[in-house]
Amino acid sequence: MKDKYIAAKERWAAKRAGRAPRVVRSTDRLPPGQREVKNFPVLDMGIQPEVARKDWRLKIHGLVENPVTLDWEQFMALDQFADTSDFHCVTTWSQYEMEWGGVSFFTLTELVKPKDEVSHVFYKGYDGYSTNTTFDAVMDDDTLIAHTWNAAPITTEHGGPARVIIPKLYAWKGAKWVSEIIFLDRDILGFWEVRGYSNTADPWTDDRFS
Ligand SMILES: Nc1nc2c(c(=O)[nH]1)N[C@H]1C(S)=C(S)[C@@H](COP(=O)(O)O)O[C@H]1N2
Ligand SMILES: [Mo]
Repeated sequence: MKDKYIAAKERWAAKRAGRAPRVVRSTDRLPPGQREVKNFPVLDMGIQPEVARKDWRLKIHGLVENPVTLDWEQFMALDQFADTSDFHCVTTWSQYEMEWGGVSFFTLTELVKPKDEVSHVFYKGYDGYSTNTTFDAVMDDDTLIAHTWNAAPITTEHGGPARVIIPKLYAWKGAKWVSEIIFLDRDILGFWEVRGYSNTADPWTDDRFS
């Protein structure tokens, strides 16, 4: 495994043991062109799918040793992880101190075991949305599939039953109502990425459009 994945896993383990104080950027916590808001706007494609927990499935497949389709009970039986992070939307709002609860990306990769050649990840939502990231971007201590926000189940409008959270990228990289996670050895562009949004989506370099 790459050294940086090991370093990220060590930070994750320290967080879980309660030994890691949260690292918050001091000088540039607010990325360029963003403003802090206290509310939580809703952004979608005009569809907010109602997925009952009994019907919910998360299929995790592609270049992995152990593809799985998790139902809600199986998902909730995985190691649970809580983390606080800031949220940056490309439409220029940021909200600080979002408290997420769910299953860490590391826990999912330990379960499905991505193959060595995996370089990218593709995500699909129940509303037909899709997005993509590099594998590196999500092998991090703050990425998770969240089912709770600020101690309550994530509401339908915000992507419940479960959504992807990738705090270091603009929020469109996190699929709400997540239905599939696919590990790949090449990049496939998602819904906004084919429509001119940046593929890399780094808030701190104002990396909004390609
Ligand atoms: N499935 C799905 N996921 C999605 C979207 C969407 O339309 N469908 N919108 C994205 C965008 S552009 C943003 S900014 C965030 C918004 O999350 P929020 O509505 O909870 O603020 O979700 C992202 N994930
Ligand atoms: Mo967005």
